[in-house]
Amino acid sequence: MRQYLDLLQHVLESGTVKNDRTGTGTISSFGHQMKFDLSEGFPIITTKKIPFGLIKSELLWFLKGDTNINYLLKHNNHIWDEWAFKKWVESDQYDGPDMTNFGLRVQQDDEFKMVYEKQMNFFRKAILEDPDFAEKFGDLGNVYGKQWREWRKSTGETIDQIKEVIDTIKHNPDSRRHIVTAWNPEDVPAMALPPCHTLFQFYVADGKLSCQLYQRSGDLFLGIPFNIASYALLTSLIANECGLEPGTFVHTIGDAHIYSNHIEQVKEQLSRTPMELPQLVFDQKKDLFSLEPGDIMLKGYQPHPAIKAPIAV
Ligand code: UFP
Repeated sequence: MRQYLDLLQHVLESGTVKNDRTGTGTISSFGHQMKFDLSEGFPIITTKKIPFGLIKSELLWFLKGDTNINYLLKHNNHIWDEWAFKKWVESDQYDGPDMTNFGLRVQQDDEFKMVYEKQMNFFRKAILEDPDFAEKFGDLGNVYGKQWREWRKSTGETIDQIKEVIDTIKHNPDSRRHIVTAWNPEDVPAMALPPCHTLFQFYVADGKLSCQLYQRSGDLFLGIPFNIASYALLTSLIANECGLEPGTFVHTIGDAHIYSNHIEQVKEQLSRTPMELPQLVFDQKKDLFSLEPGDIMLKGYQPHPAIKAPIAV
């Protein structure tokens, strides 16, 4: 995983100080690429602990075309909770305490944090226990799962990009058009978080499947380690589905940045020595769309301890 640490070091030393949407401030650099040979082990960062369980359930959720956080909550995954919660507290059915700007206030006001957590717990419980509530407020709309599996055409029909790409990889492996896009210009203006991983392409050679991702914006300390592991997993799962071996994951990043409040954590990470990479093990006989998180595991993942850092919202 030297590539990742080298990129952190490079941006830290040569990046430009740049303001950003969240108001946190970053050190940023444009246009970078890392390559991970998947036969050398599973590329998950070892210089801090990454919760692989969250990566599995989120990716399977995307692949199922599911956009309701109900599935994630059932698997104890809370990555997307705030986005759904926001919809609920801004709806006319919400009559609890004022939650305006909850993301920021939670960090600054301990009293508010307690009120917020009570509302959030109520929200999670309702999503899990009340199907009508879940249907109304658990759905995030046009997020990855939707664009991957049910891209809306102007005619009203939909395109299943994942099924189509698997089909062309199988039947026309040399094609240079194995592309899946999540960036839907029509939907972007209405999205709270326009897709960060915008487009990916597969490539078949020598019985191996490679994948390149174009990520428009990458939080190098918090987001990128998740993104690398998620796409390495995606490449391995699609390769298996197509009867191929996993090849290389190529990660191309547009705005690669370190948030100003992650500098100490980045330095801590750079002082650590990478460990051996783990191996990915999963149920290779199961159909891609019926895989569940319990069918996938990492063998031999022995990372350094986790490093806490505030997330910019
Ligand atoms: N971000 C990632 N990876 C992701 C994801 C978000 O690094 O998978 F969803 C980070 C990048 C950026 C912020 O720091 O979240 C999104 O903000 P913006 O839309 O302004 O680029």
